[in-house]
Amino acid sequence: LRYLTAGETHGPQLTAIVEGMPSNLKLDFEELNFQLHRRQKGYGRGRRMQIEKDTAKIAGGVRHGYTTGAPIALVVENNDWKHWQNIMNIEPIEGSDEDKRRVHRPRPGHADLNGGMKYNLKDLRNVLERSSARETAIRVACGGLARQLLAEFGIKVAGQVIRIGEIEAPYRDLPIDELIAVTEASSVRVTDPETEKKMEAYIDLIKQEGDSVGGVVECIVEGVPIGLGSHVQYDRKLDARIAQGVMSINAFKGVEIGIGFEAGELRGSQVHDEILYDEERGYHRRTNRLGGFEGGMTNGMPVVVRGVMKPIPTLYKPLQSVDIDTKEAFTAQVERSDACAVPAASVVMEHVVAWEIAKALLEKFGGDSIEEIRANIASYEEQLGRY
Ligand code: EPS
Repeated sequence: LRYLTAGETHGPQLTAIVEGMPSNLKLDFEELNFQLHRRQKGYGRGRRMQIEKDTAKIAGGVRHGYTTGAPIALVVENNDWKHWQNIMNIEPIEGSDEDKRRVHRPRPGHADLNGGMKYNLKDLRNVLERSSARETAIRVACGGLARQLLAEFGIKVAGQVIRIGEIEAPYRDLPIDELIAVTEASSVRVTDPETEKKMEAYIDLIKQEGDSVGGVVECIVEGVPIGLGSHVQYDRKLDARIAQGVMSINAFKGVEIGIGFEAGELRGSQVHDEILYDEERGYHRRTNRLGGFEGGMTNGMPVVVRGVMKPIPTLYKPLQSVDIDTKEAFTAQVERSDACAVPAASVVMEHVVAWEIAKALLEKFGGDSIEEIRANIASYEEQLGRY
């Protein structure tokens, strides 16, 4: 299972080709668009999200509501493109730098300067258009397909916001369906209404001060079979692949599995999850501090992943930088930005994690059709039952 994306934030559309989806998966188009809609929500988003109404257009690989096994072509259009048609034209255009909205003032914290130097581009717009987090819309569409594949095998994905800047949400251990429902009803994707109010007020304050704020998000996946990923080779360790996926989300600076960095402060006896057995559940763990992974493989406990997002670097409050034309210092000013995109990042991370798990599921159970995968899983479960 793999995908590639193309497209710029102010270009006509984002495009992806998803290769390796099995045939005969019934797709729920409304559910796919619901996931895209979830990513657009969240307190603290800027004006762009009022312009966009993201939907996934399927342009290949699906017929009469079912996947055919052929590559799936996905398109998410940018409504904002109508304001950028000339600036983003693929044909050469006449006009001044101003008309072309040439960018020569790199913004600290963005890809602008490094990308310009590396690709030898003197218009930094060619970097920022692609490095924009707008790309996460199409990644959610790809992950949305993976999520539907997982659902077919009873695997559920949830996400929640754990921290926004100084405000941390109290931890509530909810059953996954309740967690999904409660966070969906929250403007900042937390389980606690008091914390929601505090976070909204905090985001208002940050916005007033022309600043931005990041946070910590958590993804939980339940129903994952034992033995996805492998201890035998570095690039087959599924926790490592999830970490790579999460770190590739725009503005993410760290990832943890289970208790993560806290493991560095505790004793072994406080960290490792004791193994239990009973007829009904088979082998299981007393606790889940290691977040569903031992030896790079799933152990049947819920997969728990956390990621940290830095504050968005586009600030109303100017930061110092250097003009690439004059080499003179200036302080960057911006027109529009999100003060906080942490709730949206939580939705993106769910889809990135879902993708990696779906990929590992297909590696383990193979199969070109849903029926073949189902039979392979059943036979493996029988083997586990005898173990
Ligand atoms: C982004 C900047 C903003 C965000 C954008 C990501 O866009 P613009 O430059 O058009 O104001 O709105 O996010 C999205 C468009 C999206 O769909 O999430 C950036 O620089 O990364």
